[in-house]
Amino acid sequence: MYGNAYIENDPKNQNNSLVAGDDPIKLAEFEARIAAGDKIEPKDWMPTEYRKQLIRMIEQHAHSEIIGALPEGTWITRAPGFRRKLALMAKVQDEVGHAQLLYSAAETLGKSREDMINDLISGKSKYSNVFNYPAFTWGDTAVIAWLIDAGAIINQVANSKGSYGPYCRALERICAEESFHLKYGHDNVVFLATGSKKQRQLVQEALTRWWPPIMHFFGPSDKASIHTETLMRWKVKMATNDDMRQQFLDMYVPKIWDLGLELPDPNLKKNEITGKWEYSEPDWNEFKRVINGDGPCNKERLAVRRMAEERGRWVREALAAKDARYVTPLA
Ligand code: BYC
Repeated sequence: MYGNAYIENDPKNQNNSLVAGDDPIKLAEFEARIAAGDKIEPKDWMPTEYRKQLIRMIEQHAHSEIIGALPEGTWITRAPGFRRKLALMAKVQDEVGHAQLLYSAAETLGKSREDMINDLISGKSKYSNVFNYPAFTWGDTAVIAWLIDAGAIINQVANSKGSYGPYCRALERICAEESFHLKYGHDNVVFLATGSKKQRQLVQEALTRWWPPIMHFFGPSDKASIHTETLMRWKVKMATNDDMRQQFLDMYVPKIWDLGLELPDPNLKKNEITGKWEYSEPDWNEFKRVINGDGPCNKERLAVRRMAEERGRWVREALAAKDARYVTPLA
């Protein structure tokens, strides 16, 4: 849209060769601005790798929002009671709105929305692992709205203090809306956890199902993360994957246990000496399979997006043909 053109970079160009080809004087000025806490704006000079990493991350985030609307979206018609239907409808609408904000932020870096959507539906681009699992029951939607949104807020509040202006501004707005989602999700979980035996069982089973994907949500361990170092150097990412996971455990495990719910990890406990949570490593092979297209719902999720893209094509074509006349005025 605006900003500089999208410049393709060699994906193997990591670490020391990150800035090869970039003007060293401009790079030094850029890094001084980052160190001073300045926001970088679309028309400012930026290293090629900074642009590439931002496009990757913001685009994946946008896809996660739009695909993330699907597991909960299928529950709008089945939500128990009119009040919950309305609340869920508003939440799903918000998530789609977040995708719009994020696609616009990514466009400022020079990749067109059409290219992003094509990369999503062809399976080239990733999106969050968690949305490749089914929401079997109303309990699943409660757990998603409380704990996935909680995890997202931890990530987004940190990154909203980052260096790229359009992404940070989008994240601030998104966090404000997500905080309503979190309250809505918490209310639903509390209602079920303090309800009948059947309701408690419903939410407990959902929590047991969702715990491993939630542990995966923050990304691989810091030792295995390939992008953290670069992203933190340029203040795109403001906390490591493990730090975010620890923050989540610290804030939410006590709340889950307070409700009398159990987590499916016998090793989960806070080490009072280190102040860190200890846990069993989630199955990272499953994580890799899921993010690379082979989770329980990947095919279904992409099929829905592909259908939306195909059915909406005529609208986009009509909007693009500014000189075409479809209605002849009577006078
Ligand atoms: N899922 O080097 P690493 C929401 C990939 S939506 C899938 O640590 P990085 C909501 C990673 O992309 C909110 N893939 O990566 C919506 C990389 O692969 P590539 C979603 C993952 O970027 C609707 C590879 O693994 N939030 O809340 O340093 C309803 C190596 O990882 C995941 C965002 O998108 C994952 N979980 O750190 C309800 C936040 N984790 O690209 C709720 C924005 C890692 O090299 N994204 N991978 O092929 C980020 O903050 C960072 O990208 C991550 C990963 C922390 C996720």
